[in-house]
Amino acid sequence: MTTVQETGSAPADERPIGYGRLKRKEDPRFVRGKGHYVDDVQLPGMLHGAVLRSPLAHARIVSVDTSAAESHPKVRAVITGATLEGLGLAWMPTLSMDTQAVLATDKVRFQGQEVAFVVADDHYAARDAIELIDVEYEPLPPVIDARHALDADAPVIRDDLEGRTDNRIFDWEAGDRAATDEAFARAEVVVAQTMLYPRVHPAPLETCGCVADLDPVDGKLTLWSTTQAPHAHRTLYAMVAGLPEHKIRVVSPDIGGGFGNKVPIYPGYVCAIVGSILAGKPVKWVEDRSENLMSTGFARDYHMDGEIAATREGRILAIRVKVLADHGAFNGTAQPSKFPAGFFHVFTGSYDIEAAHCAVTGVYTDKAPGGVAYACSFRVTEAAYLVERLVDCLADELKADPAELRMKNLLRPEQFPYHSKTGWEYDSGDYPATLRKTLDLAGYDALRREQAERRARGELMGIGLSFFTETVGAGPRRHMDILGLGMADGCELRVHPTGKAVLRISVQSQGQGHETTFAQIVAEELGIPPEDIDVVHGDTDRTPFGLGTYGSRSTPVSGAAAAVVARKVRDKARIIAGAMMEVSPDDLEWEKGRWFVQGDPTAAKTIQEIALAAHGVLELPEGVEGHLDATTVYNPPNLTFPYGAYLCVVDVDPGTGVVKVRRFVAVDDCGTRINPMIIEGQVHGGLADGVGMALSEIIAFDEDGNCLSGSFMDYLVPTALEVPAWELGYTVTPSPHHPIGAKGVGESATVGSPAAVVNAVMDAIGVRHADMPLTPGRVWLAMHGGVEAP
Ligand code: MCN
Ligand code: CUN
Repeated sequence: MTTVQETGSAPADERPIGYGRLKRKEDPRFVRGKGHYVDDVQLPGMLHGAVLRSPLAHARIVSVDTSAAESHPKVRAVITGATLEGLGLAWMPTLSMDTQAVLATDKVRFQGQEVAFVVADDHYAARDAIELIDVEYEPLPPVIDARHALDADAPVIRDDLEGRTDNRIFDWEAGDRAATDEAFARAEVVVAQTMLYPRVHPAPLETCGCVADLDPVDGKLTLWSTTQAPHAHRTLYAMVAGLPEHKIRVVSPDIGGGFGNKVPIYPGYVCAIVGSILAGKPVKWVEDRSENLMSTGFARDYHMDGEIAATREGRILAIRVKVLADHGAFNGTAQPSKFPAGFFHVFTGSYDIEAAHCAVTGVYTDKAPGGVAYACSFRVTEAAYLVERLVDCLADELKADPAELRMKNLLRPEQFPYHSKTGWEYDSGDYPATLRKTLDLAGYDALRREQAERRARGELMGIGLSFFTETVGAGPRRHMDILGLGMADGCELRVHPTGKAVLRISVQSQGQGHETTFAQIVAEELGIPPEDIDVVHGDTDRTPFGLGTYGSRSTPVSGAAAAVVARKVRDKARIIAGAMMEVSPDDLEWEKGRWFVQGDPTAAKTIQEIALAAHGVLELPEGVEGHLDATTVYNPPNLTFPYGAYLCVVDVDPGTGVVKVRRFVAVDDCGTRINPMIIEGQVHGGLADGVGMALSEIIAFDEDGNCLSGSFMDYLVPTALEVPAWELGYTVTPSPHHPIGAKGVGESATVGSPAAVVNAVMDAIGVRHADMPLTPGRVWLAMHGGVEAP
C-alpha cells in the first residue's frame, strides 16, 4: 500500500487532482441571493397546502369533522386519512420496508403526526383552515422511553400491522458471539459502560417542502421537491401511486442543506401530489421550523451497553455491545436493506482486536419516525462514539494515557486491506501517521503539561481524542440495495462540437459543491478546463438513474462514475485522433488534454479539436459512430474507508459546568483530495455539528410524549460563539479500488468529533461518563456525583 504523506500547506502540495482549490462554481448565485429553492417555485394558479398535526403522542381517532374548513371561502380541498384510504394512499412504504401513515386513519402515534391536509388559495388561508378541523381523540398511554417499549404491559403501538403483539421491530447481530465471550473470559481487564446517543435533528436551514403539479392534459406529474435522492423518490412514487414512471419528473433544485433530513419521502409530499390531482392546480407545501423539528427524520437515539476487554498492559482484545434502537412510530430509517442497524457494525473502529459482537434490537415508540439522518454514514456516528468512549473508559481504568493507548492498538499500515471482525474490508490506511500528525499539530505533550499546571490551580482543562474509521460509498449492488434498488450510479458525459462538455450525474448536491468538484474530476481526466464543463444534477428528466446523495456516497460512487465516463470519452477520442492524423491509435500517447504521436509530441490533437472532428465530416473507422460522448453505470467493488484523528481541548467552569471548546485539531484522510477548500468546508461544518451534539442538541420529550424541542429556542444548534477556530491537517492514503483514489468526506467530521468533545469534558472533570448533550446542568451534576435523567 502506498501512502502519500502530505505535510505541506502550500496549495501546490495538496493537488493530486488538477485545479485544487477552485472557487465553487455555484457560489456566485448563492452569495447574490440568486439560488433557486423549492419555495422560489411559483406557478400560475398555484395553491398552498398545510398539514394538521396531532397534539397527542398516542390516541385513537374517534372522528374528524372537516365541514367548517371546507366552507372557508379560500379552501379548495380538505384531505383526510379517509380521503386517502379511498384512493389506496393512506399508507406508504418506508425506506425500511415498513409502512407509514400518510394521514392517520386509525390512531395517531406521535405528537406532530399528519392528520389532515388543507389546500387553499394562499398559505395563510390554509393555516387558518386547519384550525377549523375538529378531531376527536381518545387518548392512549404512550410509549416514550425505549427501555420500556418491550415491557409486557407496554401498549402495542403498531396494531395496524397484522399479528403484532409487541413493539419489537427487529433483532440483528454481527460478529462472533462465542469468540467474543471467550476473549472477555480470559481478559485481565473488562470495562463496561452504558451510554445513550440521544435523539438529535439535522435541522437544515431550509425546511422540507415541495410543489406538485399534475398536468391534467398530458398526465405528467412534476414534483419540485427538497430531496437528496430524486431518482429513488420518483421510482417510489411510481410504485406507491401507480403512476407511470416516465410520467413523473422529480426536480430537486438548490437545496438549503440536507444532512440526511431530505432522504425520506414525507407525508406532506404525498398530500401535495394528491392535492394537485384533486384541485387540478399546482400545490405548494413547505413546512415550518417546528414541523421540521417535530415530525421529520431525526437521528441516533441509540441506547448502548458497551464492554471492552483488554490486557493489563492495555492491549484491546474484544468489544461487545447491546443496543436498543429507538426508531419511533414507523420504521423509516434509510439504509441498505440487509442492514437494519445501518453500518453500526463498524464499531470495532480503528483497532486491531481479536473478536467483536453486537446485538441490536429496534423498537417502536410514540415518537417521530426517521432514524439515520444527520451526517451519520448509516449509524457510523453511533459506532464511532461507542468505541471512542469505551477506549477512554479503558484508559481511565488502566490509568493509561489515551493517546498512547490508541497508538498501541491502532491497525498498522501493513494490515491493509484489513478484514474486520464484523465483516468489513478496510481498503487502505496509515493510522499511526495520522494520529501522530494530530498530536504534533496540537502539541500534545505541552498540552498535558499545561493541564497539570492548571489542575494544580484548581482549573478544569480537558484534552479529548478520537480516532474514527468510516464506511462510505454504498455500495456494491450484490450486497447493498434500498427497497430492491441496487446502489450503483449512472453517469453521462457529452463533449459538444466546440469542446465544451456537459456531465450528467445522478447524485444531488445540498451544499457540497458537486458542480465544482465533479467538473474537476472530468477536467483532470480530459484536460477540458472545469469552467467548460457544466454539471447537471437534481432533475430526473435530465440525469441518469442513481440512488442519490447520503452516506457520503457521491464521491465514492458517482465521482468514480465521472472518472470512468471521462476515460471512456478519452478512449473514443484516441480512435478519432488516430483517424485525424492517419496513424494507428496504438501509436498515440495521452497527455492531459491531447493525444500525440509517440516520439513526436508536436503531432497532436487536442480534445477540443477531436470533439469538432467527431461531429464533422471526417471518415471514421469501422464501428465508431461519431460524436464524443459516453455513458456508464458504476458499481463500486467495495466501500471506501476514510478516517481521521481528532483532538479537542476544553475548559470547564468549576462553578457552573459551562464547557468552552478552546481548540479543535482535526486531521482527516479521505484519500485523493479533489478540492481541498471544499473538503475543509465540509470538515468545518461537521465539526460544528459534533460540538452541537456533544454540548447542546437534543430532541427531548416529556413523559406524555410532548416534544420539548420544537424550535431553535429549545433545540440549540451551535453558533460561531460556541466553536473555536478549527485547526485542520490531512494525510492522503488513496483508496486502491476507486478510479482516482478518493474516499468520501462529507460526514467524517460529524462522525469523529462528538467523542473527542465528550472525552475532553470527562478528562476535565475527572468523571468516567456522562451522556450528551453536556449542558452546564449535566456537567455540574456529573461533577457532583448526580445524573440527570436523559
Ligand atoms: N470531496 C473532495 N475530495 C474527496 C472527497 C470529497 O473534494 N476526497 C468533495 C466532493 O467532491 C464533494 C464534497 O467534498 O463536493 C463532499 O463529498 P462526499 O464526501 O462524496 O459527500 P457527498 O457529496 O455524498 O455529500 C453527502 C454528505 C452527507 S451524507 C451529509 S449528511 C452532508 C454532507 O455531505 N450534508 C451536507 N455535507 C453537507 N454539506 C452541506 N453544505 N450541506 C449538507 O446538507
Ligand atoms: Cu445519514 S445523513 Mo447523510 O447520509 O445524507
